[in-house]
Amino acid sequence: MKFSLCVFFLAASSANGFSTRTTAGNRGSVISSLSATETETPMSRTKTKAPVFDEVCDTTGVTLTRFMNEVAMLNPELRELTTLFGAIDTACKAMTNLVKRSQLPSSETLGYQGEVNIQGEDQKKLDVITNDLLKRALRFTGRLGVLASEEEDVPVDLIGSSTSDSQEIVIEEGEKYVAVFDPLDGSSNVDAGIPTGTIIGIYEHSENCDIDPECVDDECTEQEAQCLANTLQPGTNLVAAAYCLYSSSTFLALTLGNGVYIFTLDETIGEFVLSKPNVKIPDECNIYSMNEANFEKWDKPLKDVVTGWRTGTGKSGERFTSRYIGSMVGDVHRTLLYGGVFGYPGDTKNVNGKLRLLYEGAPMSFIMEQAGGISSTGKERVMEITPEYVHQRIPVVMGSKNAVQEVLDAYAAEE
Ligand code: AHM
Ligand code: MG
Repeated sequence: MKFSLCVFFLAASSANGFSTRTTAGNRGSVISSLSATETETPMSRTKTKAPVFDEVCDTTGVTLTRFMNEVAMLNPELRELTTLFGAIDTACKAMTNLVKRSQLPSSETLGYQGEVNIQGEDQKKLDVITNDLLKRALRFTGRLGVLASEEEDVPVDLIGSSTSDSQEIVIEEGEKYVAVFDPLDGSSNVDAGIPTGTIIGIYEHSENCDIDPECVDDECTEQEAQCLANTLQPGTNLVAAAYCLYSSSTFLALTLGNGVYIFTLDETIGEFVLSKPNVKIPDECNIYSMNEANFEKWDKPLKDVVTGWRTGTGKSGERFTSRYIGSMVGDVHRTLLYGGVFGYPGDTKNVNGKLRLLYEGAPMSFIMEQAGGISSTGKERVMEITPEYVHQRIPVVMGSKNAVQEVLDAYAAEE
C-alpha cells in the first residue's frame, strides 16, 4: 500500500504573516523554517515576527504548539506566551468536550446554576464550570498575576487562590501577564446546542504593580487596588487575543498583533491545526448581524444605514441579508470569513448596548482589526477606550471596512 506520511508545503510569505501552498512530491522529515515576516504591532511597542513554514507535515499540519514554538524562537520576548497558549489550547479542548457532552442526559451540566453574577445575569452551570476550568488552566502556568472574567465579580489574583470563589487578593511580583476572558460567551444558547465561544485577551502586567511587604492596612489595599487595575487597560495594550468557537468543529482564532490565524481542532490527533493563515476580512459585503428586535430603539444614523442595507439604497447599492446567531463568537467568526457587519449597538434602553468592553469588545476588536476590519462604537475606536471598571459595557459595530465606515460616516454627519 502506498502510504505517504508527510507532504511538504512551501511557504509563500505574505506581507503580514505567512501562508502555505502545496509542493507535490516533497517528502522527508519535517523541518521548520525560521524565516519570518515582521510588522509593527498596533501600539508600536514591539515587533512581532510571524514564522514562515517551508515544510509542513501532511498528517499533522502546523499545530498550535508548533506555531507558538516558532513564534517564541523568533520573538524571545514572547516566549512566556507559549505557556499561556498551551493552557488555552488545553482549556479549549476540555471545554469542547464539556459543551459536546452537555447534551447527554448523563452529563447534567445544562440549565442554571442557581446563582446570579455581578451583572444580574443568571449563571448557567456551564458558565461556572468553564470559568473555573479556564481560570485554573491559566493559573497553573505561573505566568499570570491577575485575571478578570465575566463570571467573577472583581478581578482576582491567580496566585494563592485555589478555589473558584476565592476573592482573597494575593498578588505576587514577577508575574508577566494579565488575562481577561469570557469563558462561555453566548451561553444562553447552549441548551439548544447552538454555537458558543470563549473570548480571551492578554495584557502585560504593569510594572507599577509593587506591593511593599512592609505595608500596613489601607496602604496595602491601595497597592493591591493599583495592581488589580492592571486589568483596566485599553485594547491597544493587548499583547494577544483569541477566541475558541464550539460549533461544527472547534476553531481557535488568535492574534499576536501580526495578523489572524485560525486553527481547527483535529479530533483524531487531539491538536489544533492551522487551517486559515493570515485571515483577511473581505472589504465588500452584504451581510449584517444585529439583534433587529431592538431596531426601533437604535440611534437614527444606524437606523438609516441599516434601512439602506435592507432596501439596497445604501452606499454599495447592494441589498444586504441578515444573519444573527446571538453568539458573538459565532457571529464574528462568520463575519471574518464571509465579510459583513456585526453589531450590538447602544439603544434608548441600554445606551452602551450589551457587550462588555474588557473581555468581549476589546479582544474581538483586536482580532477584527488584525484581519483588516474596523471596530468602533460608532463614534470611537473600541481599542482606544480605557475601561473604567471591569464589567463596563460598550456599543460595538465591527466588520468589513466599507460597510462599517458607512455607519461611522452616518454618525459623523449627525454631529
Ligand atoms: P453573554 O456573555 O451573557 O453570553 O452575552 C453576550 C451575548 C453575545 O454573544 C451576543 O452577541 C449577545 O449576547 C446576544 O444578545 P441578545 O440575546 O440580546 O441578542
Ligand atoms: Mg459574553
